[in-house]
Amino acid sequence: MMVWVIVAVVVIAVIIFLVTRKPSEPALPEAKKPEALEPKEKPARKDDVLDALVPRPAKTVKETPSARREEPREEPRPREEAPAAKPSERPKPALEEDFGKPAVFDPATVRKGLARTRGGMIARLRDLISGRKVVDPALLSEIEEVLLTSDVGVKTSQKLIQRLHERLERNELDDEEKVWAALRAEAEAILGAGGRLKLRTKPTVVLMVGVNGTGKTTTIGKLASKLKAQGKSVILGAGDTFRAAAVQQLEVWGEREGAVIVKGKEGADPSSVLFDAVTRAKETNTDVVLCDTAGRLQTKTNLMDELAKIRRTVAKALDGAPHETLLVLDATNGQNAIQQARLFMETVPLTGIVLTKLDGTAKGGVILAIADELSLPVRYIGIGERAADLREFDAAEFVEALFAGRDAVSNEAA
Ligand SMILES: Nc1nc2c(ncn2[C@@H]2O[C@H](COP(=O)(O)OP(=O)(O)OP(=O)(O)O)[C@@H](O)[C@H]2O)c(=O)[nH]1
Ligand SMILES: [Mg+2]
Repeated sequence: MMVWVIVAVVVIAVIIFLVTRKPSEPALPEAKKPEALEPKEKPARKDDVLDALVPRPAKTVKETPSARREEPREEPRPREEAPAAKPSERPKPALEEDFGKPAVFDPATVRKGLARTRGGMIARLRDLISGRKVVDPALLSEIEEVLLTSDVGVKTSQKLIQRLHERLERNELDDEEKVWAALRAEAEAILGAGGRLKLRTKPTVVLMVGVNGTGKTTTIGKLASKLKAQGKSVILGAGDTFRAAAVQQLEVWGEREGAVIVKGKEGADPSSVLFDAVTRAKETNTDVVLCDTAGRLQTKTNLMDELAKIRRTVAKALDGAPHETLLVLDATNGQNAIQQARLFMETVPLTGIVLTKLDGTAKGGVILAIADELSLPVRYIGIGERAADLREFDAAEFVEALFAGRDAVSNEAA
């Protein structure tokens, strides 16, 4: 009997022991927790190792080897995916490269070029706004008058003044400084982002078009200068076969900048000359082809047809060319420039504007009308005859150059 009692006690004891031990077994999931923590700890350990391996220098040096360490893990995936899409995408990084030297924000230089406009439009605005105790609709009307007579154009002037009225109604124009700030802000908004040229493919082909004497050939020379300074190879296509002097002018730039010229005989078909220029660039792996064309009045249908043919022929020489077709407008032509642009746009698809001779006018406000009415980015502005006087357009820089230090404007213009 005693034996059975002892056996029963032992069995109960074993059962109790087993039952009380089981709940602690979910220690298995818990055992995984330290593993989950491990990755968090590992980088710290790697860093420790790297700290030991990498001599002393600062954090930037540490980043490179740690990045290298991670590469082998990721490499196999891209390798498997690569054959389909990636090779065709490879040229893309090169496509993002800036065309010519990247611009440095330098309103002081632009300010010199805009001295006449500052002495004209800005000085007149200053005389109106300075010392005004009350900002009212009458002042806005007077401002509009200055804008209109500075070639800002009816539509753009009205748009700008309308926005100032809205600010006035919101009581945002209660002093002189706020009027200036609003003018600057609205002008910058109208000027838009501009947009730099990019080197798209090799060769990137740029076609320069416009009426007579706007500065096409000079702009090509200035661009060649920028590109050569950037280490790019350049071919100048002498597509103005009307005048021998036009080719010579291009040759002078070519010699000065070390760019190759492709030219034809005087009177040759400009399309075939530019076809040759693009073909040569393909054969010689040249970076950029800058195509000059003869000046033409937008109203001369036969000459405009010739321009359309030039464009088609260049496209035959290289698929996708011309990558940029820039209309060169002379700022001293004022509102006429808008009309010119409209008719050129009907003939060839334009990708941007070059506005030259801003240094030669007191009515530089025309740039606002051009940016507002044409829906085309202003790519470059010309503020003088030297190569450095062609600047990548930057609305913020332009507005800063135009408005800043308005008290000194009359002296600058003298
Ligand atoms: N002040 C100033 N002069 C410029 C600017 N751009 C061009 N010019 C001058 O404008 C004149 C005409 O320039 P071109 O480059 O020959 O003009 P184009 O459009 O090629 O002329 P065509 O070939 O006859 O149609 C030249 O004397 C240039 O030096 C500029 O931004 N400022
Ligand atoms: Mg020319």
